[in-house]
Amino acid sequence: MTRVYFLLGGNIGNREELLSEAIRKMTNQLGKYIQSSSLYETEPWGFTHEQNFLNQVVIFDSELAALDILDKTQAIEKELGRVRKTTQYCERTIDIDILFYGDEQIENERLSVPHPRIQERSFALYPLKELIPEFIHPILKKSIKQLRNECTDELEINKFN
Ligand code: PH2
Ligand code: MG
Ligand code: MG
Repeated sequence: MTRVYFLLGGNIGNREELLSEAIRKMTNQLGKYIQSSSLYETEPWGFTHEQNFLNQVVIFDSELAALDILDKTQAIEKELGRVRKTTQYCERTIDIDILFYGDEQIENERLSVPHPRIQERSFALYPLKELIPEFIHPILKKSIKQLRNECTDELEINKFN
């Protein structure tokens, strides 16, 4: 059993409904739902778009291998209308990223875990800090709280609702 931390995010379509539908599908397929953060409305990071994102961190306990989780979350993204374009960052209905898979390090063609850009992104660090402020990043060896304090990303973030 591994505790797996996900970041969900989307900026087109009915953002709230897409997030809750993703969590419903993940609960059916991945294992035991543990907890989710508040919703955060966040400015697009790395590109410009008129519609802000909703982001949320969700935690599951799973018996699945990381690559099996990736297969399932990519299938869920597709079911929820995700269309992948060639450009790196663009608008999307739903993105489901594995932030941490326990404290394991995974590096292969399809997957880098911990997610390599957590520490650069307030939209990931704020909801993580809400749930697991003392969790130690297994590579950087710093707590989430510390990473958030050191992060220079100043794009706007507001709790939603
Ligand atoms: N995801 C990205 C790129 N930019 N910006 C925000 N605010 N939220 C995201 O989830 C996000 C992003 C790449 O996956
Ligand atoms: Mg992403
Ligand atoms: Mg992704």
